[in-house]
Amino acid sequence: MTRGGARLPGTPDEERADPIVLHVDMDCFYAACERRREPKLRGEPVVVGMGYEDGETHGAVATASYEAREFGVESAQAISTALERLPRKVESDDPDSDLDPDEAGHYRPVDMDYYQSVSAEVKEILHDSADVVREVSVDEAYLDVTDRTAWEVAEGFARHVKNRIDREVGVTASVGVAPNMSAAKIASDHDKPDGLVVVEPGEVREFLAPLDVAELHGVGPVTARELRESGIETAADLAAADRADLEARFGERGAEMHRRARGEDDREVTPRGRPKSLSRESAFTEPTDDAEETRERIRTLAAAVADRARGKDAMYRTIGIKAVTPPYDVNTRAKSLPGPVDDPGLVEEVALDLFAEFDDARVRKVGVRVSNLSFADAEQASLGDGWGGADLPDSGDRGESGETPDSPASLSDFGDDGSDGPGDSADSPESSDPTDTADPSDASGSESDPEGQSSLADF
Ligand code: TTP
Ligand code: MG
Repeated sequence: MTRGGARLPGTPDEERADPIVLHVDMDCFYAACERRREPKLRGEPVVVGMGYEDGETHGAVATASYEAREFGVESAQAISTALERLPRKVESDDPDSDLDPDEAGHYRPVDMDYYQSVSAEVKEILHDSADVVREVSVDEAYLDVTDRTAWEVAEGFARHVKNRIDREVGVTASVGVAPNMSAAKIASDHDKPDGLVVVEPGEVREFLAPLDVAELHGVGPVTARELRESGIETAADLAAADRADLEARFGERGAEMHRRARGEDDREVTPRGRPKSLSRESAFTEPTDDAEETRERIRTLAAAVADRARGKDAMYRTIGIKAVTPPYDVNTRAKSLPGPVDDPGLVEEVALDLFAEFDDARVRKVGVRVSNLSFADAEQASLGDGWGGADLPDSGDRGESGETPDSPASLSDFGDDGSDGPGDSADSPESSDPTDTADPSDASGSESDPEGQSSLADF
């Protein structure tokens, strides 16, 4: 891309029409994380997914390293297909073992806890690099760096961010720089892996022109096919099409596609406030040791929490309970699953299971919480169950899940509404309508951004 120098230092505010937006997307993220802790995997085909162990029959690929993609392995593919295209390497300590054909790959299970910890390290660098960071998912974020750099040096700025991620975290990112979010996203994807593409103001339309319509934000595979049928194959074709015509065919979305194809996108990068956990709790008029009564209450709370999570398109990976025992001891327990789920039955099952410990106790108040949230927008959810949960075995098979009792938690740790502190419970009416609480977010969770996805085909 050529250098435009669109904004001169000292230009008055009202003329600062060109924000500098970075879109950062990690390369084959889960596989990169596996390589970070197992360096022998570098340069090798690596597949991260579920269901490849002997005896397992189904599961899906979460991601594949670029070497594995050469064999036709890709995200969301059935693991059986992946294994056909790229057999599993026999992992042997014997250096002379030549059981391994060259055409074999390393398969690893999904370890979200680890990927989230790597993600947190990356996000720290991003927050250090920009005042405004919109975290979109575990491996993706937008940064508004308008106040931190200038177009003349934006490429160097972006390279610096990229190098820091590489050096300090040990994973690679692809970065796109553009005057708006959708162009930045397309730019980050344009030269993957290890890409850095800068699209300066005034060049956006030209940059987009040759791209297939399917690469544009908001154009899913079905729409792309429809467009192609009417001779609209590239962004240039779409940009040149008649807006009213597109609107007539696709509604407001048609107008939106048209704008995006012309490089117009005036969304501001805004940080995203998402809850870190969702919880509901309920006090008894008098402390009770009636296990059936408390279990019934837990069931109601579990259903309410699961319902609320579903309403927010949130999947959860940790399910927890709270039992407040007299005088005012707050006990919390939680269990983490191998991956995010949207599964009301499981919330109830795990909550009751965790609560068994308090069956004989007198309790004043009980609560159910889901945390470790990840968000999918409604369209993604309707395309499948979201990517995290689809790979999980049936709920009955989750015995391998680690059980992680929370450390004795402060009230606020539970996303509490603050009403059960010492002294106030005498006034607490028995609420069969459970209290509804949500933790405000530090936006560190994983999240899928409907606005940020370039197309539904992404997931
Ligand atoms: P992506 O950024 O879409 O993919 P990626 O980082 O693996 O590869 P790329 O270099 O093309 O960016 O998704 C980020 C992570 O999300 C990915 O590493 C694994 C997970 N994921 C799934 O579990 N299932 C899926 O279908 C997709 C697309 C991603
Ligand atoms: Mg990625």
